[in-house]
Amino acid sequence: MKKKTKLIHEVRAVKSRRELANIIKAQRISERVLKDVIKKLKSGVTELAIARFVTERFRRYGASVLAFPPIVSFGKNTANTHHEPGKTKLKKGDTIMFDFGCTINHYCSDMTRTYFWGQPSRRQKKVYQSVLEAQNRAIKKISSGEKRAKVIDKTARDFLNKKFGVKRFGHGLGHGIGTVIHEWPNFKPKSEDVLPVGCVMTVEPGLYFKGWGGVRIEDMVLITQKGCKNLTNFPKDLKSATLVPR
Ligand SMILES: [Mn+2]
Repeated sequence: MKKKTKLIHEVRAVKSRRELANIIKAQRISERVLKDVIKKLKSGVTELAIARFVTERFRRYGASVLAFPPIVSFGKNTANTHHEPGKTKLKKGDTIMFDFGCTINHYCSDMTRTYFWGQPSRRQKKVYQSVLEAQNRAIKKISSGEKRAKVIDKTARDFLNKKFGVKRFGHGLGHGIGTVIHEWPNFKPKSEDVLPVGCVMTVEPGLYFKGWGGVRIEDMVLITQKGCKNLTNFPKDLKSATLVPR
């Protein structure tokens, strides 16, 4: 029987060892940059100054082509998933969100981390822990061998919707990543995609409250025969997310 030819998006979703090595290298550089960025934060600094610092560090570490313009948001701006860094200054009690990535030989990385500038409030804690739990549940589901994108999306979504209502997690759970930042397959409620072994996916649940703020946590995982391997190596527990203002 003749095998059905694969379409180009299906072919490119599956990464060779070399392609994967580039994605991982891009991710390791992002982690170095994020480490520097956290040290650079101080009360009164603007989102724009930090975003410029991100770009400058990527260049220093040999990744001058970014995967997308870096997202740096403070305070209530963290509720806007597509926030453009501006003149907003960092102040005590703020939620801080970073979403950035670079490219190595055209291969992208993508990571989001959320922080608190000082001890988080009860609500900040609750939102953070819930997003983290949603991500853990989704990754666990993938680890169990699940390959249906909508089932994985549902695992995180049901958990968050039950706690916060259906309007707070307003985007897909994640996307394929490669030479472009968003590629097939997609974690979405109505997705019919089935993850091929060897594709790299982001897992990025979030909760957003207009006028208050938001939390998103994003890792990249490699889909394997039996489950997945997390390619992101950066702390995300609540303690690590709590920064001491200076
Ligand atoms: Mn992403």
